[in-house]
Amino acid sequence: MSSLQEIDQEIVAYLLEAEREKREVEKITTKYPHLTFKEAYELQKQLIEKKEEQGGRRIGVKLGLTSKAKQEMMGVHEAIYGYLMVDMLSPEWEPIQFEQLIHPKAEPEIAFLIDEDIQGTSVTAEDILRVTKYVAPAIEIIDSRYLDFKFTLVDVVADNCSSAKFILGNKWVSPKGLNLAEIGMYLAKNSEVATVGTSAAVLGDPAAAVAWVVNKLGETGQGLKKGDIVLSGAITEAISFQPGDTIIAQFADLGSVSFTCK
Ligand code: OOG
Ligand code: MG
Repeated sequence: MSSLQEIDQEIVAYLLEAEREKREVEKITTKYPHLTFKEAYELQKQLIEKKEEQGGRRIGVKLGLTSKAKQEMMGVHEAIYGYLMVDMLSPEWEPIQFEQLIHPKAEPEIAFLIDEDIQGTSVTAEDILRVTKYVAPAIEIIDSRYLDFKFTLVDVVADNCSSAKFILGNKWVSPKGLNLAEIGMYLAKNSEVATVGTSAAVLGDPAAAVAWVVNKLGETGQGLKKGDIVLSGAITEAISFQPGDTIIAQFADLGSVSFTCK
């Protein structure tokens, strides 16, 4: 019988290898069906620590499953979170290399740039707006390491919530004076609109989603730090893309962000 610690190390190595080799793998709950949600976050923590040992650096946090529709689809009542690492940030002018990914999808989000350390368990959306220097349009590129992008909540949390890349728009604006809960947007692929949505889809207000993650982190004595970037969660469903495709997310009030896939 392997010890829990050995199982954890095996799972973390399995997921990191899938990412490195750009190969989709069977989800971990097939082999370990009794893993809990709490253990999944422990696995995620170990996976991030491994990335840090290998030279990676955390630059922020991302939320997932922030829409009621997506939560219902997964049969859960809570959002999830993962970490953004410095090598996930892709400049807008640099093409996304398809062969560095497995089966990527793009989704539109609003990014927050945090200007002051914040930690607690009763943090509100107002508190988040107070410590947010800028918001910006963002596209997250998710790339689950699991076969056919299919997984349970435990699987996806352990896999750092499918994180792979993200792109930030070059126009940063103060959230003061904006109604962040009502920003309309569309995502287009090769000039054809693919999805449309409003920021209200993100837990009613993306700032409330960021407050949720701060409170969640607060339960284990963690928080956000000055300079952190937060991706507040997808506003619409994610769309697939192929080499040659150009994707643009166009937001009211915030401007746009785009990338081309090579
Ligand atoms: C999980 C990650 C979802 C979001 O913004 O909802 C996510 C997935 O759907 O693969 O990043
Ligand atoms: Mg996302």
